[in-house]
Amino acid sequence: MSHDERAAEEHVHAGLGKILVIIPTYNEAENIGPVVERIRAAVPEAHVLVADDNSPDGTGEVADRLAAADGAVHVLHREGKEGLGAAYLAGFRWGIEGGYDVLVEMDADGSHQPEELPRLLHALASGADLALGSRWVPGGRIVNWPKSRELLSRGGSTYSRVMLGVPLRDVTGGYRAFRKETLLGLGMDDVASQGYCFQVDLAWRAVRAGFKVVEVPITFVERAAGDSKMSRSIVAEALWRVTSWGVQRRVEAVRAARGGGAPIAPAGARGEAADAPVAAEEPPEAPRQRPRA
Ligand SMILES: Nc1nc2c(ncn2[C@@H]2O[C@H](COP(=O)(O)OP(=O)(O)OP(=O)(O)O)[C@@H](O)[C@H]2O)c(=O)[nH]1
Ligand SMILES: [Mg+2]
Repeated sequence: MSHDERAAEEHVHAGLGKILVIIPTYNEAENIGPVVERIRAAVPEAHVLVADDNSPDGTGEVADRLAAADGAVHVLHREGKEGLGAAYLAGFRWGIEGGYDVLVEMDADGSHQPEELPRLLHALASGADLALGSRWVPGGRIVNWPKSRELLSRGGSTYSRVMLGVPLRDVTGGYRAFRKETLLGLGMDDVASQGYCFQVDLAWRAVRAGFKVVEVPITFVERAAGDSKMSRSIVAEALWRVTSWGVQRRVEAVRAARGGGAPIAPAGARGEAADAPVAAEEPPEAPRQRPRA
């Protein structure tokens, strides 16, 4: 990237206000240092919050040392393992109270490449309310992922799309940039989902609330160190929650068709890929919530 391009990009980021990258961690002691360093190099104006659930491997202490050496790095120490969703919700609240305007979700394990963060930020600067890093839009890629994980991930997104009518290709991905107003407008307070399902829940809420959700192609790289926290119970949670939301949505749609009220999700709404822009349609019953001036 030339000096001028870099300056132009930084100018775009400057227009977004204060940026906070939130990294939830559980036993990521080997990974947290390198990923924080890469974020600070890729987007120097972004601050980082490590939300650690008292990892037994000492990730919290490693993060404390990073924070002591760099004023743009912060640590939220949580009491114990409560799942990814709870850690993100605590991180979002911490960031919003701290005056950040853009809140980014990123894994600690290197799967989400910090060097691609400018592209997510660019999507926000171009008018998105939520930018989703997407493996399953044209230009998206996965590196070193076993076929079984790919099938699970693609299957999870397809199932969610069909059950919920979410117009997005990658609904379970966890590399995302939210405008603060999007988080405030999607109703964070009653989110109970924890694992994978947390990502589906937030994306669906954003679509239902009428926010502009844009998918940005990313290259997702399998973790090189540390252990995955993916488990049967995380998959089971996603399956039962998405299924019950989908059933509820259909019941309410039938009721609405009989004149008894509005469906809880827009039927046939469409999402948007950054490279093939299609605007998400507005749900007829949910006015667009854009508190932005
Ligand atoms: N604070 C906190 N972080 C968590 C928890 N569970 C997972 N994480 C973090 O969430 C991120 C994603 O978890 P991963 O284990 O990489 O899950 P995944 O990416 O679905 O699975 P892999 O592809 O196998 O790595 C990582 O940074 C984890 O350390 C948790 O209970 N609490
Ligand atoms: Mg991972």
